[in-house]
Amino acid sequence: MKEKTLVLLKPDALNRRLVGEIISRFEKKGLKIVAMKMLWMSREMAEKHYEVHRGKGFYESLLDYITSAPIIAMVLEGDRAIEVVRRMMGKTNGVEAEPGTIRGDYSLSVQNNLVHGSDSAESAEREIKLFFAPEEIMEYRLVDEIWI
Ligand code: IDP
Ligand code: MG
Repeated sequence: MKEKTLVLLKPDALNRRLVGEIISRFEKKGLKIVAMKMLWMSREMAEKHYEVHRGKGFYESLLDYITSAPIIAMVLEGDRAIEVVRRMMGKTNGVEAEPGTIRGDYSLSVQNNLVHGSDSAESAEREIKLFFAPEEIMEYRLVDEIWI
């Protein structure tokens, strides 16, 4: 089942010079980059992106964090890409995330956990639209791509 998912490399990924490392993991896994940009999220955009967390204790801090520096936004495509990305990210809290996952290998924080990935098909659809116009999502075939 081919799916698209939204991935964000959060401000700490840039600050810690881990952008290449993280993108490389997704590429090597076989996920296909179909959209990518660097942007600085506005407060309004951050509020929309994290609307499900409004009212939670960490909400204001989360908005400060996600708007503190630029981010990289990507749409990745592949077989069951949503759950594949979530598993590659590891648990939200870097302290609990398994070694071998991005957060497990590089984060020791529950907030500064480097990466965002959509958690369901509904979230992916909503989040991709928030970051990308339809024409920014590329439809192409990798030279060695075999879809099975
Ligand atoms: P997820 O990114 O693994 O889906 P969510 O529960 O959706 O985790 O939370 C969104 C983001 O909010 C997390 O990635 C993290 O940056 C931050 N966050 C989540 N829980 C906490 C918390 O308890 N304290 C501080 N920040 C948190
Ligand atoms: Mg989430």
